Amino acid sequence: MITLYSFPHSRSHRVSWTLEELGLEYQCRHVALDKGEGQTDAHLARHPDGKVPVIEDGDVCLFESAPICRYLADTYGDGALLPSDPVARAQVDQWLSFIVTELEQPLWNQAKHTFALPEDKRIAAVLPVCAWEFQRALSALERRYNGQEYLVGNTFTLADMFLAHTLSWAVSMKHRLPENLQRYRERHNQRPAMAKAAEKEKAAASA
Ligand SMILES: N[C@@H](CCC(=O)N[C@@H](CS)C(=O)NCC(=O)O)C(=O)O
Repeated sequence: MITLYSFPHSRSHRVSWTLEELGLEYQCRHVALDKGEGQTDAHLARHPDGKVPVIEDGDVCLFESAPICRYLADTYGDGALLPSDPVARAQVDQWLSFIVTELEQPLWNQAKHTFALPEDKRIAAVLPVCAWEFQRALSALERRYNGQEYLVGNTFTLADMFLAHTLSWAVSMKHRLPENLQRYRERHNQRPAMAKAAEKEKAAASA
């Protein structure tokens, strides 16, 4: 069975959501990042920087949310979440890259300089720059997003999942979204797989 190393409300949710969308059997193993469990030898053997998500699937051990989700869709999806057409697939990859390198990074910097880094490494002056960079990436997104149901083609893909997840992250950090992206986020967050995935990570944390 596939094992997902997870922490609620973190990027591991992208992976649990993928696993649920694909209807795969898996177990969540909570990594108590807040108690230093990420930096134990056992977890560093799975992830070189002691983070989540990580998956183990037989002999395969992978870290980084985007390649993990691509691996799962490619291996088990039979066309679901990741199109087989090379152009559509490249478009999904294009959005995944944009989301994790442009849209997400200012949010992550904001989080790091607000609570994630050790206190003596946080620089408050960076926060307005993070807000500016996020708005810039959001404006870029708005130039391509015209209220359509899906980012690529006419079906839900990893690009939509990553975008819905990252937009929710932005909202949780008090960023305002334009109306059409807010509707997009709410619509995709209503998918049953998304709630099931969150529940499973939460249950693992309290087990
Ligand atoms: N680029 C990585 C980021 C992984 C990451 O930073 N995970 C956070 C949780 S969202 C973490 O494990 N943080 C613990 C730490 O920084 O020690 C991915 O997308 O998987």
